[in-house]
Amino acid sequence: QSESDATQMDVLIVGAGFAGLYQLYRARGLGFKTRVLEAGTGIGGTWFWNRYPGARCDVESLDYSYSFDEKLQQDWTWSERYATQPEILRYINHVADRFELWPDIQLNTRVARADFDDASNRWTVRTEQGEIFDAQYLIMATGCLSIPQQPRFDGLSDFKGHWYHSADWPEEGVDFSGQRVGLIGTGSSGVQMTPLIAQQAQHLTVFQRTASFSVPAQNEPLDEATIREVKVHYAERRARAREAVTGHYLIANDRSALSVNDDERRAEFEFRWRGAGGGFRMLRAFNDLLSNPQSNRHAADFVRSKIREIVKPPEVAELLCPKDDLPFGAKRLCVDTDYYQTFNRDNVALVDVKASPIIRITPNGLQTTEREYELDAIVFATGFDAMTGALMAMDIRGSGGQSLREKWATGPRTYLGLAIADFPNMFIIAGPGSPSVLSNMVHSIEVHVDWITTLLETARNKAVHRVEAAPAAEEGWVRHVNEVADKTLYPVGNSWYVGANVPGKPRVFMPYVAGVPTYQKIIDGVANNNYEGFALA
Ligand code: NA7
Repeated sequence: QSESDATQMDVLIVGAGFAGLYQLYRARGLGFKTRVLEAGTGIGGTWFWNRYPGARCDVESLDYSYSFDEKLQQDWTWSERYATQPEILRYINHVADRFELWPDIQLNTRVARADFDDASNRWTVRTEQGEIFDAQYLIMATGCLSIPQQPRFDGLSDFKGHWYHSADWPEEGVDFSGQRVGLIGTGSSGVQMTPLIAQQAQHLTVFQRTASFSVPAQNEPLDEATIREVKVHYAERRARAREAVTGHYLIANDRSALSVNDDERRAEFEFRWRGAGGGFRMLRAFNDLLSNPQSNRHAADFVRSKIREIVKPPEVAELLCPKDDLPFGAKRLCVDTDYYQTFNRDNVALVDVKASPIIRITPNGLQTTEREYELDAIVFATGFDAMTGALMAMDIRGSGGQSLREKWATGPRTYLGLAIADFPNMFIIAGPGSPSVLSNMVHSIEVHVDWITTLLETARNKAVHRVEAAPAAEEGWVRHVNEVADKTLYPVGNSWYVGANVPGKPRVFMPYVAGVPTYQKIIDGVANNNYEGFALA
């Protein structure tokens, strides 16, 4: 295909996960000629790729679902409090069927490059498959956790067994029966996988570099009465979610952890530990857990006391206890089912690879500075190049040929987490600088898509051809995002929130921590103020 016969689109969307599909639905609803390009052989994004055993969402299913269509939320019935990956994938496919999205979704198509043309105010988008698109608007629905961090261990190619990454799991699944399995990584993915692999494998060795905080999901099947009750009041549940900091309703305690005595504090943490509501529930036990180091310490000590209660061998319990340099919640809390309990099994071992780092993979297993471990299979749950990885994987050139990779070489900069100065007519859904990963992602996605859709409609009505964030507005937003984050303990955690997990990645705190309602007020204010900070021409 040549540029002159490029496929013409009004709106081109990259990525067919929750964000891309809803954006397609909305843009098409306004009569825009729209197409979604998706690299995978199926839709679902995160929920398409992360098929590892135990993969589940850590936000409750009744909240982690679209709210835009009343009939959809009435018709669909979730089976468990926390949905498994296969169930979420079924839901996403149901949505695509129901709203007849398929004709405008193109699978097996990975975007390689996008160039903005200042004369026509349009994007030329090239795919790895050699296709060329010409679109007025380019919307990046590329996800925050979509580029797996590939294992960089010497000797991997000589390993005689099989190896897997959590985010690139074989579609047909893996049977670990009778095998000695090594698992590297103890973030959310490793924590979810550990109990299931332990049940199946002959032996599981978990290689831990940094202990995570994990709280029990208290997952259970959703009974009919609960579902009925939620469905009768679904609109109210969604309205409460919109007012909640994380975009899903939770009982938030508006007291400081330091304003109560030891017994009261423990009772509050116990209440949260036993109830549902995932990691977010624990973070809302008091109002200053993420701003006051002393309050945070109380939460951290509570979880450590639980680990010591659950895990029988004291030395294993100590190793599983997160150290003081990781504040509670400063890295995404893990939400588990029987994670700590699994270390009481005879066929499970925990190895401290901070004390004895991994040197290399050997043909028969893995070598640390201490000894060699013989393994039949290795599982990497080593995380993602988060939030910026998918955007940086493409060669995106904005106004005057400006390269996004160069612009972001020292860290991501956006206006409202939605737009980038010098990259006109391009929007990011749940990008760096928006609440995104610190919220119920589906809710944040709906907030962004609705806002972008209104902007597209306004631009069309006003015969605007070019929408562009002003550099000064971007500058101000970046400053604001940092100021808000610096008042919290979030930046202290060495996590993917700051890019600390990817060697060489610039250290910048990426999500906007002030919460979804505050954020929504700001972006609505921008829109109501004639898109303040944007140039519309
Ligand atoms: P995470 O949370 O980034 O966890 C990755 C884990 O892998 C973490 O424990 C890392 O230890 C470990 N890791 C990474 N590289 C290595 C090497 N080279 N050696 C040993 N250990 C390593 O990714 P997840 O997939 O679990 O979860 C991502 C998000 O998905 C999660 O937060 C939820 O929002 C859903 P480290 O901490 O860097 O020492």
